[in-house]
Order: sequence, then C-alpha cells, then structure tokens
Amino acid sequence: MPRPVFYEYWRSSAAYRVRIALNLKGVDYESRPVNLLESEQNSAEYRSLNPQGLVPMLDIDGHRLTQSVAIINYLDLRYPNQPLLPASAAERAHVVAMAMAVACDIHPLNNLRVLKYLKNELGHSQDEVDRWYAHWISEGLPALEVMAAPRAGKFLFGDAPTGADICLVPQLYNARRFNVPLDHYPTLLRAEENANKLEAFAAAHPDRQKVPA
Ligand SMILES: N[C@@H](CCC(=O)N[C@@H](CS)C(=O)NCC(=O)O)C(=O)O
Repeated sequence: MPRPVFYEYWRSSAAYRVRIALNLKGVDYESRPVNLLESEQNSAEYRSLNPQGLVPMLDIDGHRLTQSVAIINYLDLRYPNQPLLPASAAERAHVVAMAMAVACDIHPLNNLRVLKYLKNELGHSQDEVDRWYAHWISEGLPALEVMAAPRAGKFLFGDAPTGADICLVPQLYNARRFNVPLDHYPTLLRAEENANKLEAFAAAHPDRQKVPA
C-alpha cells in the first residue's frame, strides 16, 4: 500500500487532532499542506477531493477520508494498537461525549469561515469577532472540566490518552492563541500537560509543522 497522504494546514486544530492520532498509531504519512490563508481549501482541485472545502483529508488504503473524528475512528479500527476509546459501552460513550463537546460544540463556532462571515458579511469588528471566539471557548470548557473531573487520571479519562485528549489539546492551543484564560480548568490542564509529554502529541504541535511559504 502507498504511504498515506494527509491534506492539512499547520494551524488547523482538526488537522492537529489527526496528526496526534497518526503519531499515536505510528503511521508514517506524507503531509500535503493546504494553505487556508490563501483559500486553497476552496479551490476546485481541493473541493474535488473534499467537497466540504475543509481540512483535514486523509488519503489512505485507497480511501479518501474526511472529518477528523471519522478519520481518527478509522485509524483506531485499522490500527488497534493503543486503542483511543475504552472497550465498555458506557465508558466509550463518556469519552466520545467529551470529544464531541469540543469537536461539535466549541470548534465549529470558531472556524475560519465562521469568523470571516462575521467580519466580512455581517460587518463585525475584529474586537467583536475575538469576543465571539473567546465566548464559545469559555462556554464550552467549564462544562468539559465538570464532565471530565470525576473519571480523569493523568488524562481526561484514566491514565492513557483517548480521543477526548486528542480533541482537547488542539482546542487549548487555540484558546491560548486568543488569550482565553484557562486557570479554572485544572483537570483539562493536567491532561494537556501529560499529553504534551508524549512525543506523539508534541510532534503534532503546530510549531513543529512546515508552514506554507
Ligand atoms: N468537522 C470538521 C471541521 C474541519 C474544519 O473546520 N477545518 C478547518 C480548519 S480547523 C477548515 O478547513 N477551515 C477552512 C475554512 O473555514 O474555510 C473536522 O473535524 O474535520
């Protein structure tokens, strides 16, 4: 099988999630940058690969996979070493709920195209857009802290990283970029700190990616 090709952008948090999963699973891949600031995601060429015009997209095993959570799920089934979800149905639902609290309820509201629409089409100022961004993070993270705390260990669930940590770490990276205070989330910060001690997470950090010229 040819090497998987990963269409991504260094600062995309959805791509950051998949980089972590690829690293945790030990999958060797070729990175193919899609420059979001140059709107390459909207080119006819890229939309022919992903009709949604979003990164990431993973070309693997003859499949073109989109949606970070679906890609991570594929990788988890395809490479069962180091499972990213617990085996029990109830624990799995808990971990998926935490991942979705980020991936479905925080991240989409702060996506580039949403921010551009607020500014360019609806005429909001940069200050208002920044407040919007911070608002949805500050709305979502307190709930995630409460969800995670009772069953967290070194990570959001127990002592091994799961899909929930894979979604958390890029979201906290985004929060810091927009100066959102994070002091009230000890469980989230502990999971992040332990995650970033792992090379799979550290190597996926945006600062370690190739930035398009
Ligand atoms: N639900 C999608 C979200 C993907 C997404 O929002 N990607 C962003 C980067 S993090 C993007 O491509 N944005 C381009 C745009 O907004 O035009 C996933 O998890 O893969």
